[in-house]
Parts: sequence; C-alpha cells; structure tokens
Amino acid sequence: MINKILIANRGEIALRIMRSCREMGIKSVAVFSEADRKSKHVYYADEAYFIGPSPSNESYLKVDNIIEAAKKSGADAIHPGYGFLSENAAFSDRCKAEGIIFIGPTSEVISVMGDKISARKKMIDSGVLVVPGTKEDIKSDEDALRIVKMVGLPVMIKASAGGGGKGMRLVRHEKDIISGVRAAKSEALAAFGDDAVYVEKLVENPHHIEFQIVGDSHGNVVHLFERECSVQRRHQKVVEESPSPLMTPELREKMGTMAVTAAKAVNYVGAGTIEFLVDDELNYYFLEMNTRLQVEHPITEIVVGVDLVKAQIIVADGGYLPWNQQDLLQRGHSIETRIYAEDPFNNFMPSPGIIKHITEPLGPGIRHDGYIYAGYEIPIYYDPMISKLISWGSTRQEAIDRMKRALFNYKLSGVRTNIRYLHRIMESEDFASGNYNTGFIEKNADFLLADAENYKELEDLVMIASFLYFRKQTGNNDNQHKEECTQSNWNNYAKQIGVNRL
Ligand code: MV4
Repeated sequence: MINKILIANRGEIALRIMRSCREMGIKSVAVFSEADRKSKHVYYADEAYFIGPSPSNESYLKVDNIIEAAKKSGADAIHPGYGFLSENAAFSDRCKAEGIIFIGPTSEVISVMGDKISARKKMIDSGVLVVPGTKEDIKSDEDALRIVKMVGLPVMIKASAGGGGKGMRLVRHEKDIISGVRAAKSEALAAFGDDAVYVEKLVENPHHIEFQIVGDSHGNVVHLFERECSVQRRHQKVVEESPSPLMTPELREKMGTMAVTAAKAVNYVGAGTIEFLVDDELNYYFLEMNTRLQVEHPITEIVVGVDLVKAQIIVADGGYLPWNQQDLLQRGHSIETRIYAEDPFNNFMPSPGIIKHITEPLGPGIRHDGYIYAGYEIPIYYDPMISKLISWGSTRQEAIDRMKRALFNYKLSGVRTNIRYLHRIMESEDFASGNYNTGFIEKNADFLLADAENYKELEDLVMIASFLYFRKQTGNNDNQHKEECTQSNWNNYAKQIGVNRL
C-alpha cells in the first residue's frame, strides 16, 4: 500500500502530483534545491527535504540525495514527474533496489524505448508501423551511402540516443549524405556520449499526433485517444489540443489500437505516450515512445474525464486499471497553452525575475496548472515554463473562445511572458480553421509577432500600474522589495521606459 510519495520534481508538475496525492489520502514529500526554498511545491507538501545547490545536476538529478530524502521521510514510492530523472533507467533500477516503488516503467522498458534504434526494432517485430527506414545504425561512410540510397532521398538522420529533435539532420541531396551523417554522429557523441545514428525517410509537412496509453501489471492496456501537438517552436511544444482536427473516427480507431499494440509489446506498466507522424494523406508512423507523464497530459484528462496521476499511482501499487477501453470516450474539446517567462519579441530570451503581480484567469471551462505567486522569484536554473492554461469547450470553437478570454484575463507583471503570443496563435487563421501542421510556427512567424510595439507599450503600462499597486500594498516595508521600491529606483525605472512624470 502506498501511503507516502516523494515527488522528485519541482514547479507546476510537483504541485499537480501532490494534488492527486491529497485527494487519495496519500502524504506527499517535496524535495527542493537552494533556489527553490520559497517554491510553492515546498509549502504544499506535507514534508520537504533540501537536496542541494540550485543547478539541477547538483540537486534534482542527484540520485543519492533523492533516495536519502525518501528513506528519511519513509516514502513508499517516488514520482519523477517529467524531465529530470523521469526517463532514467538507472534511477528506476535504484528505486527498486532500495525497496521504493518507482511510479513509472521498469528500467528495461525505459532502456528499450530510450534507445530509438532498439525501439524501432521492437515495434517492427510487433507489427507496429514505423517510418520507413533502417533497423541498423550507420557504422561507416560506405554504410551511409548504401543505407541512404536504399531508403531513398530525402531522409532524416537521427541519433539513436536522441529523441525530441536533438541530433537530427535532414539530407535532401546525394552530395550531402556523408557530411550529414558525420555531422549527426559527432553531434550525437557530444550530446549523448553515443554516436549511433539511423536513417528514416523524410515525412513532408507532418502532423505530430500522440496517443496517451496506460497499462497495469495484470496485462491490461488502454489508450485515452490523441493529442495534436503540431504547434512547436524549435522542438518545444507551445499549444496542444484534443481531439486533433485532422482525425477521423476510422483513423483514431486504427492508431489507438496500434498504440495499445506498441505498449503491450513491452508489457508496459504506467502512463506513456506513443508519438506518431501523420502526413496529409493520413499515413501514420510510429515515431517514439515517451515513458513518462507528459506536460500536456491535462487536455486528455479534461476531454476523457480522468485523473492520469491517480491512475499512475494505482497501477504502480499493483492495482487494476480504473477503466475498460469501452468506458473511455472523448467529450468536447480541450486546448493547452504553455506560459513561458520569456520575451517573444526578443528572440524568446528567458525572462527570469520577481513576479510583482499575478491575476490568474478563472471561470467556466478553464484550468490553470501553475506554481507562481506574487513575490516569487522565477529561478534562472530551470525551464522557464511557469504555468499551463487548459480550456474546455463543448465545441472546438468554444474551447478557443475560452482560451482567448483566459489569456486576455491573465495579468502578470515583473517578468515578460509569451501570453500575447499565445493569444495571436488563437487568432491566426490557420489555427482557427484547424488546418495546420508542424510548419505552423514558421509559416505564421510574422503574424504572431506583428503587434510587438503596441504590446510592449501595454505591458509597460501594466508594469507601472502593478508596481504602484505593489508599493501601496507593501508601504515600502517589505524586505524583499524594499530596495526596488525606493523613490530613486522608481524614477530610474520610469525613465527607462520613457515615462517622466506620474
Ligand atoms: C521527422 C520528421 C520528418 N520525417 N522524421 C522532430 C522531433 C522528433 N520527435 C522528430 N521530429 C521529426 N522527425 C521524419 N522521418 C519531422 C520532424 C519534425 C517535427 C516533428 C514533430 C513536431 C515538430 C517537428 C518539427 C520539425 C521536424
């Protein structure tokens, strides 16, 4: 019986997991780095343990420190969230060796799926459609020429240890084969310490569509339908929606069944995601499997009406899946937008700093998974994602309208964010029509940034208003902000943004 879970993560996902723990009557244990002493997950948990300096390789990635905290707290299980140690086979193994339940798959499954060549082999042998290409890695220049010509140009050269677009190279012309393969190999070696690369035929203008699956330790696997994740910038997802506007009932049935086949091929236990590339003719190909809970899991929860974290905990504890495939239905439409502390008008530079004011959007059909609060300083050490807005509507249009309303009502100052940029995505013709693919961001780049000057002015006004409000509230006596609330600093600040008199 799981009574206490250590959450080996931070930010919004740590809070998300703790919320399910609380509903289940399970105690939660937080771990935190130096920079996260005042993070919300530390306050929300029943207990919290310090695990090291701010850089994640000295804290959230330090296996020994996390295991030590788990032992001290008497936690029965560890939930890794996403990122950090969530897809680390050695960590899954270590938990097992220490008698702690790892809420995720076994190290064997993580290893097979983490190595993209072995994942492709496994899928081919199980009858899952993969992108046409090779089963073997490229060992020499001769291999490169032979294999690429066999697959047929144009091709993608991919790192076996990669995934998510890292160490990937497009080759369109014969003269670029050897240099492309060599470059991919050295990039892969530098990034992953493993230079194995493989070849796939290029899928032109693909959609990225993924299926959520959950398996239990009794051999049951279900899928929870799809998420359309084609709105990406430099292999970072920006907006996701479910159902996919591209999907037909027949295609959904076929891809869902294939996702279950893929999971069963590795006796998958836990929540996982099968990623597919889908072309305009609705040909679909297995791309990768992610062996963790994903950032965009809420849109599945909203449309299907489930709690994926609860399901993860139940199956990790040896329980049965809480649903049969025929119980699971999609109802209405859900969209997620990822809020980043970054400046879209300055090449998406991260914008860490102290949150001066935050008004979170509420109301019908809106869920906000976040962790920041007024006075909190967003650390420079971690991912700049500060929250996720998730909308639900009975139709796609209603989900879009609610998302626009929530983005409009989301007021945040102290750091720059991509909120206006996300609003522009909702306003674009391509998104509104649902007629878009992975080329969306590039195709709409000018439109998405078009109102930079107007918006900056507006943002500055919000900054001034919230700064004044903040001063009034704190009366200059708040220690953390005492310095920046002095009159001279304020005058300086006002001058910088071109305001001489208030
Ligand atoms: C591809 C592809 C076209 N053909 N593979 C990028 C991230 C990684 N998960 C796989 N990626 C791609 N693999 C073949 N054979 C195009 C992409 C791709 C992409 C995929 C999903 C979402 C956005 C993308 C943006 C550029 C390229």
